[in-house]
Amino acid sequence: MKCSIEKLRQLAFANNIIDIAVIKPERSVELKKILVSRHQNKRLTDFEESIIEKRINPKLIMPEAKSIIVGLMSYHMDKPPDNSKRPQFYGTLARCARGKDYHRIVHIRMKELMESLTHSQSGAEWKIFVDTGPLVDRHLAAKAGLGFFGRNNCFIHPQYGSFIVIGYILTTLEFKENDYVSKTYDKCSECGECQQSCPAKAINTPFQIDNQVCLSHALQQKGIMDKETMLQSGVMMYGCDICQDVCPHNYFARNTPEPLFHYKDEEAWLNLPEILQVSNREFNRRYRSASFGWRGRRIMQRNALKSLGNTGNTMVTDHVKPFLEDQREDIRKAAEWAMDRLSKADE
Ligand code: B12
Ligand code: SF4
Ligand code: SF4
Repeated sequence: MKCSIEKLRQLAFANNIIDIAVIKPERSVELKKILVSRHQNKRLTDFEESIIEKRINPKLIMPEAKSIIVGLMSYHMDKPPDNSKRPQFYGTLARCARGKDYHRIVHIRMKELMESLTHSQSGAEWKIFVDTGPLVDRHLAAKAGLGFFGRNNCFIHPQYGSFIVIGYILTTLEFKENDYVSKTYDKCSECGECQQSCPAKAINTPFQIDNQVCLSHALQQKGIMDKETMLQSGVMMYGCDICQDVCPHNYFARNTPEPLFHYKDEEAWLNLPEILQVSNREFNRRYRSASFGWRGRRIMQRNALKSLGNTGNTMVTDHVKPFLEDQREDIRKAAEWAMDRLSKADE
């Protein structure tokens, strides 16, 4: 028995998935050129599959797949916390890193959706992916006709904007022939605001960011952070939203219908001295369920040190000083930079 797209959509909305569509599990040959140039220009990140064929061929993940269901969930809330109320010595988290881990939320909702959909279909198989799968999520969403690309590289939904996450499900379920979508790319209104506001000047080529200088990348990447990035990223602890905050497609974006995405104001900020003091065990206990938890204590401590330097407040020097003797070079360098910056703040 073939599934119906109407039923899928109905179940998706019931599970707070804001939009959904289904595509065939075909090879995305059109992506090959972009991915090859990414390799050639050394723009491959540690967070993505390096074998190009695995990124474009869904059958390598699930040979028996008949469909890919692509769904979007929004984490947009009308009133983000007022940063002027951020307590002293707290760093900031990007919206997608606040509150509960979005990977888990999307997984929960997609699993519920699939359980309801396959209720009467014995033997149906499926695999859910959010962010960490080999395929290119934004590309799948575009192919499924769910929105368009922004100059800032983000995928934008016409009503919900770009503060959305993308999940997909490879499944043996089949839909009626007319239910499958395959759309070509549409584009943003190209106002250029994102390009102008990016502190790292990472949007040089429209629709493709230079991820090697993007602050979001630098904050997640292991190792020594370069001085310019430490300065540009201010008190950011994880993720950067600047090129999305300025985007007109987000001005009137609808709010998320998903209560699990609601977070308390204090979950938008991290106490910097506390991050420096927690043990590894305590870090895992406290932050395991947050979407930045997987990057671990060391990266977050490095980010906390440079953030303290950027507070410009010499009261924090006692928190930074002990790390000047740290065995780990990335941590020591961040502490040295912070102390240097704080000494200039005093002048
Ligand atoms: C690696 C990675 C990163 C890296 C590099 C991102 C990059 N743009 O290169 C870093 C760490 C910098 C990063 C940052 C962020 N990320 Co990220 N990231 C990924 C990951 C794991 C892989 C991305 C990838 O494959 N890139 C390869 C290139 C080829 O694909 P792409 O970046 O998706 O680009 C597409 C378009 O730009 C377009 N395109 C490219 N060239 C051209 C040219 C033209 C002319 C046109 C029209 C289109 C076009 O085609 C590409 C494929 O369709 C995906 C999850 C996944 N598995 O896909 C999440 C993902 C892209 N990230 C996501 C998020 C939320 C973020 C951040 C917003 C987090 C934050 N607040 O800091 C930022 C956004 C930064 C930005 N402006 O792009 C979401 C994006 C949701 C959305 N609305 O777009 C994803 C899809 C995860 C998810 N499942 O929801 N990310
Ligand atoms: S800020 Fe302007 S140019 Fe950038 S993605 Fe949004 S609409 Fe497009
Ligand atoms: S996420 Fe931040 S650093 Fe990266 S492109 Fe957007 S504004 Fe620039």
